[in-house]
Amino acid sequence: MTYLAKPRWHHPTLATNKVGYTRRDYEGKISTLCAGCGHDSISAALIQACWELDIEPHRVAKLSGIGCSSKTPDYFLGASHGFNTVHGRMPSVLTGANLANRDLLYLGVSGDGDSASIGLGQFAHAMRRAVRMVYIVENNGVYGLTKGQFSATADRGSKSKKGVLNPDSPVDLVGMALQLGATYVARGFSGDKGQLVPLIEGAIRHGGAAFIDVISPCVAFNNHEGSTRSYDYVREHNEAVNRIDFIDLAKEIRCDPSPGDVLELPQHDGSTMRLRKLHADYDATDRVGAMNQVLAMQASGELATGLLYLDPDASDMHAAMRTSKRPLNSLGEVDLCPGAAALQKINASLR
Ligand SMILES: Cc1ncc(C[n+]2csc(CCOP(=O)(O)OP(=O)(O)O)c2C)c(N)n1
Ligand code: SF4
Ligand SMILES: [Mg+2]
Repeated sequence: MTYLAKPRWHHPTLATNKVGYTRRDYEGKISTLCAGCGHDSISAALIQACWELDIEPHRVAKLSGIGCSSKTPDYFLGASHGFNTVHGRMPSVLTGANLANRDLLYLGVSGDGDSASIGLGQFAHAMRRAVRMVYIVENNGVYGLTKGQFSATADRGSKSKKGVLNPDSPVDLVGMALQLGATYVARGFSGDKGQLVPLIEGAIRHGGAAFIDVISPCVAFNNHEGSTRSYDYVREHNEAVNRIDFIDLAKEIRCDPSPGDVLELPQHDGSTMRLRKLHADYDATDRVGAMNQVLAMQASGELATGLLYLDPDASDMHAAMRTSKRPLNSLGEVDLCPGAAALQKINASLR
């Protein structure tokens, strides 16, 4: 048996959200990952975020590539649409699905091997084309599924389980996402759910390409001394630059911030995000500044986490292509085929 279905019954007094679902309704099958794998904590954070935001499961499409990380969509949102693509190809399949039906919420789940090696080009073009999605890389620095080879995000000089030092420079997906034009860029840690859930909620509400790099230790192959992706290492070097006190208009304010250290950022859907600064000089709305600061922190051995960059005025691929507001998959032949005269006009304009 390759998977175990969870029993469907639950306690009748479990709390329901505004759309009538319990938290259990956002779960999936029983995970077959190793006990303690960071990826399972990310699945739990996604379940929490979707339940809290009252998202109807059938309005979600979750797509992934290949890897332990890419298996995880089977373990959350069991009532949503799902597509497990080929290794590294999640972004292009998701782009096509998004073009056909812009009304769904797209969750792209990938690994550091999936996105930083075979899928690097796909990752880059999804970011620069502003495909509206929540793109999560579950980053453990190794190819977990194929038994722990260094991935392209492993730090130079970090040690493998067998004691070999990595000679290569790392691909920094956060730096690339910033440089390529992603309009929401964050880094979280699977061991800090309090930080990760609001980062996912902010990404779900974002109106463009949202990228979250989640450091997610692999307990089987990369959790030893000398690794820079182990639980102990990340706990010691994790430096949060800010914290989202995300506010849904319909909900109560969750905190009472002191004035001056909180940024109020209106979102495209009418809600407001509150961003509490933990580093006084970190400006998450300045792309170039964010790139410099994240790099400087990295050089001094700190792993910057939090919402690293946000463009509150973000737009997406549909706006750029001026596609119809109605999803293309709901249009009939009359809308899609305007006739020979219209075609002749287009052809004439191109001569
Ligand atoms: C085209 C292709 N090449 C190689 C593989 C072998 N393969 C399977 S998973 C994987 C890497 C997975 O690493 P990552 O994306 O980091 O996921 P993790 O298992 O670490 O979560 C590779 C190389 C494959 N399945 N398909
Ligand atoms: S091999 Fe690593 S990444 Fe894969 S399930 Fe086990 S701990 Fe998780
Ligand atoms: Mg990996």
